[in-house]
Amino acid sequence: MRCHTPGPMRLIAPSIVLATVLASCGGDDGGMPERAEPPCEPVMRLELRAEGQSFGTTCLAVPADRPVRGTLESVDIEPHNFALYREEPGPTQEDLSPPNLVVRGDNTFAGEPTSFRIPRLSEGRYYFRCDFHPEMNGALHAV
Ligand SMILES: [Cu+2]
Repeated sequence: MRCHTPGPMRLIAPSIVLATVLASCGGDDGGMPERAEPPCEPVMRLELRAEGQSFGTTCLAVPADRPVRGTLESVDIEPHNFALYREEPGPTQEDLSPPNLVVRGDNTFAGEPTSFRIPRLSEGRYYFRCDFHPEMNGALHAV
């Protein structure tokens, strides 16, 4: 049996690719990839912290079909935000706007935490990042 690596993951951190490949190789074959266990625990409230141009994680998970609140705090001089996309955005305004854009939180400065609300998501894999620092990114799983 061959394990296939999904296509659009080339820019994701190697550890996430490995975790995803392992998840999709385990258990029964022929399952839909979206059904695979997320490599991180779903939470009802996202509490993110930006430090050193990192969210400290590249994996988030929330329950599908219910809204979830999140907060972002920062200790960095530079602003950060939390933006959630259906697919990793390219540079075009279209990519950065709905419907590809799911939510974009306010700009967050050190000592001024912000909150955001993620609407009901259908099951699947989404892409989060800081728009100021696209290298701060990861996968958000709705499960
Ligand atoms: Cu940032």
